[in-house]
Amino acid sequence: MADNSTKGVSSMLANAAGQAADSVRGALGHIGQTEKIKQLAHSAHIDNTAAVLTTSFGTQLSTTDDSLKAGPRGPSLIEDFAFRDQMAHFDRERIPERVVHARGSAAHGYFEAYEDLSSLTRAAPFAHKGKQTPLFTRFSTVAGFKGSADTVRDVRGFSVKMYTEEGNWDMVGNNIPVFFIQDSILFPQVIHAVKPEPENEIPQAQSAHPSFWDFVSNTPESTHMLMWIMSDRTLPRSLRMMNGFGVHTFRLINAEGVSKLVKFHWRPKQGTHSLIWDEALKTNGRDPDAHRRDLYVNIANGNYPEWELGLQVFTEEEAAKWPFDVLDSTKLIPEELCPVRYVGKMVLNRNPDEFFAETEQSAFHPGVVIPGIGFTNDPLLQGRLFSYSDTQFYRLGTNYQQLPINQPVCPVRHHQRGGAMQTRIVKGPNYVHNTTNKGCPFLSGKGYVHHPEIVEGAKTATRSASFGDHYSQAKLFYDSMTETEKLHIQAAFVFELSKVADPVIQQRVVDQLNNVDQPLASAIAARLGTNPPAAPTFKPVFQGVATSANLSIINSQAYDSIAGRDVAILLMPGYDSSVHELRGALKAAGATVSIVSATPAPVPDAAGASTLKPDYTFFASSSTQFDAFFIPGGRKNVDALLSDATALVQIAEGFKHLKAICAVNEGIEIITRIGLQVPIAQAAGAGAAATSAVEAFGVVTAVGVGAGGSVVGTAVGMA
Ligand code: HDD
Repeated sequence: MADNSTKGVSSMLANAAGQAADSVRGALGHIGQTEKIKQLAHSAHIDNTAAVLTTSFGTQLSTTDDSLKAGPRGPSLIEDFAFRDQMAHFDRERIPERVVHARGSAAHGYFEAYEDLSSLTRAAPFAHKGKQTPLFTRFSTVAGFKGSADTVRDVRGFSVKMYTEEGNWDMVGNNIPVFFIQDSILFPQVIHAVKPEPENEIPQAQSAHPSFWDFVSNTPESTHMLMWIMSDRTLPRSLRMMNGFGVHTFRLINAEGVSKLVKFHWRPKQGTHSLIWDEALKTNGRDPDAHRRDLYVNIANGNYPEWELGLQVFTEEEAAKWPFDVLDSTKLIPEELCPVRYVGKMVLNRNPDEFFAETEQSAFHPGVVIPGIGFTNDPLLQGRLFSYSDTQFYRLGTNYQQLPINQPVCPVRHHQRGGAMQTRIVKGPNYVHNTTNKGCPFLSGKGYVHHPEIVEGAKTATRSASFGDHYSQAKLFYDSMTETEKLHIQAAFVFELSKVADPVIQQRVVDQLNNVDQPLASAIAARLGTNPPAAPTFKPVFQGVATSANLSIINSQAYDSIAGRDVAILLMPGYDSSVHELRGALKAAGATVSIVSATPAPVPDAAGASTLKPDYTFFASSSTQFDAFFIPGGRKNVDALLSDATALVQIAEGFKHLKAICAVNEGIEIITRIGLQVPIAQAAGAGAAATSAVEAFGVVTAVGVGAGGSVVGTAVGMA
């Protein structure tokens, strides 16, 4: 009775204020792509230009280099507040790194809708064609510590925080559409297993160690994910060149409350490309920040990466007909069964100003949703809904939502008060059902409504029988690979299992893989020296398709472009004019062109007419940082290159890593002298040679520099 009456007061007050609510909401309809940047500039940015140095309390300082002492050679004095102020803060500068996904890089940008999706969802970003919503996206590796290398074999995190006028919406996904486990209760176990061994914290950022393989070989549900992580997907060429997946089935809910199921996809407009293993290993040493640098530099240079957002929308009835359970995150929905509809694009166009304040303090959570987006009963998702806010409370504190990077751009009004580091000063009552502030803040009537799914069943800690098939989709994935990709998978298994001394674990993996593909398991067994696989224990179930094209990187190049690729021009004094022609053509196509020479001194051409300033020297650069190489002609140039071992090593290693190498005129001698076994096509005339070089690069990048293993190696174009 009391309840009813207070609710009555509340709703009366709410109605009275309803008109005001609508006008607030109306005003919020104008959020543009830069709204978050404006908010950060207004509320958080500090510009130290022309500013006076002070303590954190604002007292101006008169010295920075000497602490207060009793005499110039005497002991320091504790009364030196400037010393205490900075030292005490410095001592606390580090916060706990993320327990997983500690290593990451992020950027600001926006989402733009291609169409009005309001018939499917009332989610704000899809309200009308052309609508732009600001966002912040963080990419990460999973297993490594914060300071680990970028190009390790690992899943990549792909988290997008959209700042909508109806609140934040976080899509916390990976670059792989399936996961290791089906129920989140196993998450601490799989992470313990993949993180370094407990006794010595070895190895860093790698799954190639016993505990990981012990765990997964005893956890058959990991098999499908194993195929993905041993594939080229876990060696992205760039964060700009990988897909993103929401993994779970979510809900889209429209204004009438009608719900459909959905899987989210991000497809890079830069194409999906990978490194090859040797290149990834060398990049780890030569530039452990390779991915972070690539993202930062490209955005700084105005080469903004873009991804298209795709939806696989389906009904419960359709899902019921498929031979897998859409609530099982170890399964994907083949695109042949449910096509992906691309509904908008994400553009990343601004680097953070301060890594700690923005990237490190960004807090993502799959449970942060807006009206129009809902959850399903996927037991992996359900556990995530608890874990993320819990970890942010620990890592960042009770009021982590108030940190500038996490703040929504819409008004935030609630009755939460206090907590460590509270930054809001709120006047008025701190409870609902108040009359002293006319019931405000009030319910607008347009708030989030959970999808009223009917659930019933016995409370039981069991696994659904519909989650029981652990191999059919692993097989579908493997069968969908090209021969090159299959060989890469095989090599990855052999490498990783070679780091597992225990033959029992090795044998268990071999037998596990025999349920996926017998020749693969046998080849791995032979290379490891284990027993041939035992007989399969599983008969695969047809997944609606025998192969699915988009599972293969090589078969699924929807986009490709040379834009953002780094082409090295290797030159010495006396190079011919082909350099100028090619350089112009590459730049016009959006490629980065790097001049690499023996010293930093400007390099004159054969005619002595112009010079080019090197971006790098052979000594201080490496083949791994470039996507392709151009070797111009010019007698003196070529003779000098031939006598420089560091230059020749770059070319040979680039070839080993299957990069496009283009040489013209006398430059071709270098290819033959090193002994690279590639087809050489001769074009006529200097101009034709350069044009042909441009075309050769175009052709090669169309099949994917460094992406396709041997594909590029045999397609090297040389005029
Ligand atoms: Fe998770 C971070 C992605 C399963 C618990 N996860 C984290 C991040 C990404 C993912 C991208 C980094 C976010 C950022 O950039 O700050 N996680 C996934 C995906 C999963 C998944 C795609 C399966 C579909 N995660 C998962 C489970 C649990 C967690 C089952 C626990 C129940 N994940 C966490 C976490 C982290 C996290 C411990 C560590 C740091 C953080 O949350 O903010 O809560």
